[in-house]
Amino acid sequence: MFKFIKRKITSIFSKFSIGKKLKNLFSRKIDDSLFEDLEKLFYESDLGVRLSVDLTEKIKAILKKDPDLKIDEILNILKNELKKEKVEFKDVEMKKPHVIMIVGVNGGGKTTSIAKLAHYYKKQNKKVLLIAADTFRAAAVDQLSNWAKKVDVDIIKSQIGADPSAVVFDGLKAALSRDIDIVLIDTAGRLHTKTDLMQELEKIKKVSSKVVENSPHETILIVDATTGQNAIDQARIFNSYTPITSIFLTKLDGSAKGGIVLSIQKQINASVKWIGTGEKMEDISKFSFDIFIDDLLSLE
Ligand SMILES: Nc1nc2c(ncn2[C@@H]2O[C@H](COP(=O)(O)OP(=O)(O)O)[C@@H](O)[C@H]2O)c(=O)[nH]1
Ligand SMILES: [Mg+2]
Repeated sequence: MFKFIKRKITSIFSKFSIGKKLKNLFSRKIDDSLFEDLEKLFYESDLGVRLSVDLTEKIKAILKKDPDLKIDEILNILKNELKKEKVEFKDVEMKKPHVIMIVGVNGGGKTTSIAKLAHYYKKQNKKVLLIAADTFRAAAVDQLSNWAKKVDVDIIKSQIGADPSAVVFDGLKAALSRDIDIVLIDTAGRLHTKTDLMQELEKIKKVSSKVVENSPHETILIVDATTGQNAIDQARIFNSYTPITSIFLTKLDGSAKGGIVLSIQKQINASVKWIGTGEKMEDISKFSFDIFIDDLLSLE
């Protein structure tokens, strides 16, 4: 029974496995070219330069001492090394209303992920409210409204071009009067290079904390897993403007590399909490770092 459940959860990660490639590599003669290829394999899996170099050096040193090491043992060493890269969850105490602000670049999956989170919390019998603070594009508000209908949760919106922080003000007032448990704030896909737009996030936060003390309680960064190292730069810039509590990694279903998880967590010292694996509201899972690493280095 347990095995079945674990298999179901892990299936999305198994495609990222580099176990077989590592096995092939270590069936070769152990020389400098093998270690070059090893480093390249790590790097191409989006593990980042530092980790790729460190892991290669580690394996090189270990094989020097014990050239007969079996592939299983090598993989276990790598697993232990990678598990040291874990970034612990930031403690988030659930409040009422619990306010979650969603940020990230356009097209990353903010609005879709909000629908997924709303669906997830609704299934837990929480009363959910969405706030459409992405007021720049008509399509953005419509998209969120459609999701609100589909998921069957309340939404507070305003006309296009309205001040996003004013919508947040109205939304949070409504949350207080309607006995809402979870508030999800959709924001515009701020170009992380545009300082003025980033300052708007700051304004939203200020207004939020005025209506609901210490809110937003969570700021979740949406990261498109298919964008590779680019996503790392985005994360760093977002985090410098508005501290990120956790990461929602989207489009893992369309991504070929898993290593981004490690580099992005380290970059902003926040952990991946959620993953998106499709376009439907059910395509959401909680992320487990340990299972992810086991799968990354699995031989299956
Ligand atoms: N395959 C897949 N597509 C996704 C996922 N999350 C979002 N999308 C798609 O990505 C596109 C942009 O999503 P959207 O929520 O509008 O992004 P936003 O601009 O950040 O709000 C849409 O076509 C979504 O259906 C996911 O986990 N997997
Ligand atoms: Mg959107």
